[in-house]
Amino acid sequence: MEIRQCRGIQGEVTVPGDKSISHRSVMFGAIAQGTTEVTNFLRGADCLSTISCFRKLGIEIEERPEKIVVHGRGLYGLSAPSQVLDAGNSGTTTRLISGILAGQDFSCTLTGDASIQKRPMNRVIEPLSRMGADIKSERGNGCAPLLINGRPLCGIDYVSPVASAQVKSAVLLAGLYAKGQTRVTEPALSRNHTELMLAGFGADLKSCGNTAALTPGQPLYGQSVAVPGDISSAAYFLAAGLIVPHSEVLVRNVGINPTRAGILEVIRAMGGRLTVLNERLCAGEPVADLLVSSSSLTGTTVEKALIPALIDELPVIAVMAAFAHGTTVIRDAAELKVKESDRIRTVTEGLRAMGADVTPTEDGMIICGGRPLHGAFVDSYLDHRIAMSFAVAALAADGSTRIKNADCVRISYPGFYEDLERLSR
Ligand code: SPQ
Repeated sequence: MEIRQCRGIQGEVTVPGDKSISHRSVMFGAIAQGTTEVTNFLRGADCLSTISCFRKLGIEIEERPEKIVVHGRGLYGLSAPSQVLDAGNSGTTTRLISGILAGQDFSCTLTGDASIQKRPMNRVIEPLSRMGADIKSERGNGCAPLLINGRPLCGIDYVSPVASAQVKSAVLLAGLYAKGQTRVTEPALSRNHTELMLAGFGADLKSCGNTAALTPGQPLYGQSVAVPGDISSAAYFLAAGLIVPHSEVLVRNVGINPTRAGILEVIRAMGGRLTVLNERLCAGEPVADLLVSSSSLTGTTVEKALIPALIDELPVIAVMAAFAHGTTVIRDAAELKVKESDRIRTVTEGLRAMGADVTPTEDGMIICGGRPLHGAFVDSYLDHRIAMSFAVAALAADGSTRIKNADCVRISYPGFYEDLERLSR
């Protein structure tokens, strides 16, 4: 993919449905009684992997043009798959489904692509094993393929060492099948879609601060889910609208759940011109339209409890920082190293290739902004967020940029380049 510097980004865009909520709508719909209808479902490769896994577990899922229809079979309605379950590139699929499979009365094998086979799964194997689960990493390296022998489980009080919605969700989902209450406490609150949605499907789930407690025994019932636009996908248009001169972009229907919307705080801290319009509730989640325009940005510090609320936006925040005046420090974000790529390394490599002054650290990076950036050859390392972040950087950099394996954007935003091109002047 070759992307040239542009004169401005102008117009309106409606980004696709939220990836985290789309995954969960299929998973929770599958183990609920009755039908779950999902509109604005993200038809990206990751969420299609979730659909494919649940079909192999005996769930009928219709993909109609206007919605996805999941014919749920209740908590105990899944059946043993005759094939290996393939989560593709999706960490969310792998970790959340592990929690569901741990408590079934059958065994199965769960795997994914080369990237998934390198991502750490001990973070779910360990708490699930404490609940009585029998999960083994086939190669003994703490990664997929995972051999999961479903077993009776008991609830635990789990204090997680990481703020991870995937760990929290895996344990809570296993808790649906456990004897007694399951509690998860995290060091900082990660995205809370599982808590909001499971309660909406009928589970007895209560949250207080950084702790979520699930008491089993309540059946789940199918729901209608209207998925809001994904703020992680909106982030690329917000960043482009801010760093490319002569720009004004309106991103419509974006989910702004506070556990996801940390980027809005960072934009404000950097002096970005951002207006939040038409705030409303959509299926229990706050939604708004976001208007940005070209701004003179200044460096900031991104750290502590804000990190989980913008973890997937850090690559594009680093791009914004490279175009800002002054220094931006990103810390407390060691989780970046265990995403689809090591995002501290891949962001540093790409930004340096474009002429930016970036120093990687153990848990983040330091970006001295303000140097003029130039086009370069940038490797996405098959990481959708890296490809999209450097497509944005390319619009504001001198000359032209080539992105290797750029089509990995199909993981979360299949029409990304078309939307970007439509707005580019
Ligand atoms: O699903 P996957 O591959 O882990 O996707 C990513 C992404 O960038 O799209 C992370 F690489 O998003 C995660 C996110 O980082 C999605 C997610 C969720 O839906 O629960 C939670 C976050 O991960 P974690 O490990 O912090 O729980």
